[in-house]
Amino acid sequence: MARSGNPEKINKMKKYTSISDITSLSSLIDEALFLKKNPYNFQSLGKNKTIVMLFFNPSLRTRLSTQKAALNLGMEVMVMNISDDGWALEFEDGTIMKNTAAEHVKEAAQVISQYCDILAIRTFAGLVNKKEDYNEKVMSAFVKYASVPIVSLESATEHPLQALTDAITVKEHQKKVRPKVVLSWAPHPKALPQAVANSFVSVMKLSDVDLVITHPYGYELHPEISENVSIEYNQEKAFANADFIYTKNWSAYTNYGKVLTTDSDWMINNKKMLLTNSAKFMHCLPVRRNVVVEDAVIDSKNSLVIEQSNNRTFAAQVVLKKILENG
Ligand code: SN0
Repeated sequence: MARSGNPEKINKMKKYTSISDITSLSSLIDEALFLKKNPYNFQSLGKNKTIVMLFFNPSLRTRLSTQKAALNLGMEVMVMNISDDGWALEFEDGTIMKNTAAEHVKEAAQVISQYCDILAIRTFAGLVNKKEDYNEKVMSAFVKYASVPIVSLESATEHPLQALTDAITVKEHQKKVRPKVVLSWAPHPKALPQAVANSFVSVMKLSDVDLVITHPYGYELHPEISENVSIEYNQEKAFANADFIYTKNWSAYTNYGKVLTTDSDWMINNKKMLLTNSAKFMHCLPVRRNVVVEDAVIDSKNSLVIEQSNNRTFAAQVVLKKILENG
């Protein structure tokens, strides 16, 4: 929740695993934009500080931009693809560990905490067990057992660094006080998590924007997330006068993890973009060209996708800076 208070306390961060860890979005964005202009101003802040980044899943932008952010702050970086290179982890309490898992997260999280000052983790939704995903089985175990601050590099239900990036990018490119921002579902051959959409909606709810979500029936997000947000099931109606089209595929929340349709009618194309107020096109990437979005749109001058990727560094940098300052 955006709230005012003692400026010293604003955005001092103990962890960043959720949009709800932000105390003042506007001051965080302002500081990220300051870092974008002055990336090396705080090189001594990270001296002799180490970040460990654990990847349970693939990554391109998140891995490199977070590493760049840490280097800009003078930190040391250690990266581990834990699914490939680590022991299989157990997350249940009290299990008799005679199956695949060789190590309990209880030890793993405490052990890794001995080697770093910040622990960043990527762990995607399994999309099989809604309760397990929405309880954030993996991320919450690390938050519970680690003794250092945790940063999410995308968890089962949130991608808060991406969402902060998106709020920064909207702020930089908005031409009016309360722009119309449309989150549009688009087709995809695979079942994808709701994390990016969840965090985007959460961060836009903290921003002064007119937010509309458009998706086919059955793709409603978690009701707490979409609470008080207008949903327009007609994509073309939703696009009318939009200033930003933010596109993302997600699998169903209600019929959990299911792909209900791959209807190419929902792909973002130039014809639909013409219904907008010359809207900027946004996507977190990676994106399936000519499935999610037509070449002509992603290659147009209104596409912000590369600028979004650039801003990933400064979203990560402001978060790492706030955590280092808190420590
Ligand atoms: C992930 C997701 O959460 O949707 C990461 C986005 C930042 N995306 C994918 O897994 C795409 C995979 C694919 O095959 O297109």
